[in-house]
Amino acid sequence: MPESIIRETHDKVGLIRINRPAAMNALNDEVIEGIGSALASFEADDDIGCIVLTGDSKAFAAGADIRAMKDFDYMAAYQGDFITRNWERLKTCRKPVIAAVAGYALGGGCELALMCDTIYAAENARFGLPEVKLGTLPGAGGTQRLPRAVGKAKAMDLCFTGRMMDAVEAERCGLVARIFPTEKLVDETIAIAQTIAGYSLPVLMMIKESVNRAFETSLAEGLLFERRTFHASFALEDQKEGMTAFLEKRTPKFRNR
Ligand code: DAK
Repeated sequence: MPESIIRETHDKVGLIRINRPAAMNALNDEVIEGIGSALASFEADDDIGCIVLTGDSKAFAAGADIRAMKDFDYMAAYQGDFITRNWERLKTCRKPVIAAVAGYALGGGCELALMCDTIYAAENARFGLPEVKLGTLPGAGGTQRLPRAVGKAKAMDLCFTGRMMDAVEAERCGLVARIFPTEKLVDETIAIAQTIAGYSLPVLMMIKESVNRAFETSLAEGLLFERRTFHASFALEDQKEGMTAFLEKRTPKFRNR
């Protein structure tokens, strides 16, 4: 694992910390590829049920590394498949991934958080897509995922002005699921992730696929996908265990089958 990524295991939770404090956790290839390797190792680990991605208390990530990008030309970006090549690893992760955001989540940092399944924010979190100030536009999904999360008006406002929004505004507009005191963010997120990881992993994967389908298809197709997936859940031992445990007034023991 590169120095810029810290990988920790907390019982059934895999924690990935971006660790480039001198550059506000700006995202270069080393960081992005480190996140990709950590994700792959947690996905391959049957003991891990949920993954948390975080930075430090000052920055989740202040964007793509401007120093590394400054001299790119079109052919370098296009032929090197900039962003698609390694950033989108998060998109293919089948286990739940939570972004725990403290401090700045700007540009590519905000886009990285948007690729996660949900976002928990610290009180000091600041979200923004300031690419317009650099003479470019959000290029890692910001113009597509932000409007889906917060609606067109707010997304246009953030992309056009490059301004930052705080955690309260981010929660109000639906970008963020919950807000925690800054010093408690990671512990609280890990605690929630432990609860999630205690459920049946195949069910979590079915939930993730079904919710994500809502952003890819019509309501009728999405409902059909959900219904078929729901039907499929009755083939799981974990469904029998969950319902039996409820009726026997005991805690279920899920075995991911
Ligand atoms: N890249 C590189 N270094 C960064 C950085 C970044 N994004 N953000 C901060 N740093 C570095 C600073 O240069 C500084 O380094 P030294 O001068 O100490 O060497 C150090 O981190 C501390 O930053 P500051 O001194 O600026 O700290 P402050 O507390 O004063 O301000 C800040 C913090 C986060 C408000 C400020 O650093 C800032 O505004 N940073 C830039 C934020 C930003 O513009 N982010 C968007 C980056 S552009 C594309 C796909 C994707 C993208 C683009 C194209 N294509 C497919 C074509 C994505 C673009 C972006 O993400």
